[in-house]
Amino acid sequence: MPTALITGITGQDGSNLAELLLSKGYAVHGVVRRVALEDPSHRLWRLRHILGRITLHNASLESYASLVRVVAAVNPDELYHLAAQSFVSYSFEDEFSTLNTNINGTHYLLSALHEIAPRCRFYFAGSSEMFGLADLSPQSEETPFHPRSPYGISKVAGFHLARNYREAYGIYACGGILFNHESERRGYEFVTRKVSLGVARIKLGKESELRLGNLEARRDWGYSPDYVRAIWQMLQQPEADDYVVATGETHSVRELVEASFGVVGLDWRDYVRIDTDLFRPAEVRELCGDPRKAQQRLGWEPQVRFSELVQRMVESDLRLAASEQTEAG
Ligand code: NDP
Ligand code: GDR
Repeated sequence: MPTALITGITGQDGSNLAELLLSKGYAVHGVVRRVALEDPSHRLWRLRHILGRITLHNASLESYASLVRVVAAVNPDELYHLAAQSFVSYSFEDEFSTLNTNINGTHYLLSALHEIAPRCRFYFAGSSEMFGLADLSPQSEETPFHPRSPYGISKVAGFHLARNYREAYGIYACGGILFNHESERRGYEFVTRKVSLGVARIKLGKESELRLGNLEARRDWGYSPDYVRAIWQMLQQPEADDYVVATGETHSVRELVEASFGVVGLDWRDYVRIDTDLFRPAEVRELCGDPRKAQQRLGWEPQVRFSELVQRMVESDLRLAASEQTEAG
């Protein structure tokens, strides 16, 4: 039975990956912050249904010693490093902690593997935000990086760290360059989830408007369970490498909003208000990925496309909003 260690197991991708690895017969271990163990009903909601089948370890991305202790205790065959301050907007508000957590956390883990588990395979969660203001479209593994936020900068640094440990020390380290991917478990601050829950609450009469920022931004949106499959496939190859994972299809936030309200038969223009406070100091206007390498080398294909993604998220949030209503009264 292979053993996997996942950082960020409480997040969207971590929970989806944990499920995938359990289905493949892995022993699954996760790194969580101490506060998560103190407040499991709130912090571990995405893992509730599998808590009896995984082992959680308390450690902090800010502490090399705590990460070394967990890596030594678990001695994993595969380490999926997903933990990060992942909200781009917040990275402008707290540049220092975003850079510290995201860069040092990655560095500590790579250094720990080099010291005590050099045969462990490593996945780094890179991002399309590394392309930022890209000159070329669609973006592939060859496209130069031009990050537009502290978050994007931190991911470029982590990506280069992983590649350097591969080249310098022979660590099997893969960098995934994943474009936006969403699901029913997406965090509430990201635009897809903010919209799906907003639409559901408006439909049920619990809210009357939805405040959003830049509607003209365009993203390549996929489905998280498809993307964690690509992550796993990367670590099963004979050689470590870097891969873009994307659908190759791009839509504006405006199209997302229109499609989401369309699921419940409402006209978005009656409910959406533009709030300029939600605009970012530097915006990534358009991203579109070229996933041909992942398709050819990994045999990976996305199963869920934009309209099905929107439908799934809105329907799931209709159920959630209805249960909130019941609990409230
Ligand atoms: P989430 O925001 O849902 O999850 C982030 C995870 O990181 C959570 O488990 C969180 O723990 C943990 N974390 C954050 N800060 C710390 C810290 N200081 N110490 C320990 N753990 C911490 O992200 P996703 O699941 O969506 O994304 C997973 C990874 O993939 C991230 O690195 C993200 O940047 C990257 N990525 C995501 C994309 C996407 O579209 N979803 C696209 C490209 C890259 P807690 O629950 O305690 O807060
Ligand atoms: P992103 O995702 O920044 O691409 O990062 P997010 O959903 O936050 O924003 C996407 C686009 O929507 C615009 N937008 C809004 N965004 C939010 N959050 N809230 C709003 O009200 C709003 N209105 C408009 C944004 O300006 C932006 O252009 C996500 C994260 O998961 C990262 O961790 C990951 O690396 C990238 O995707 C790929």
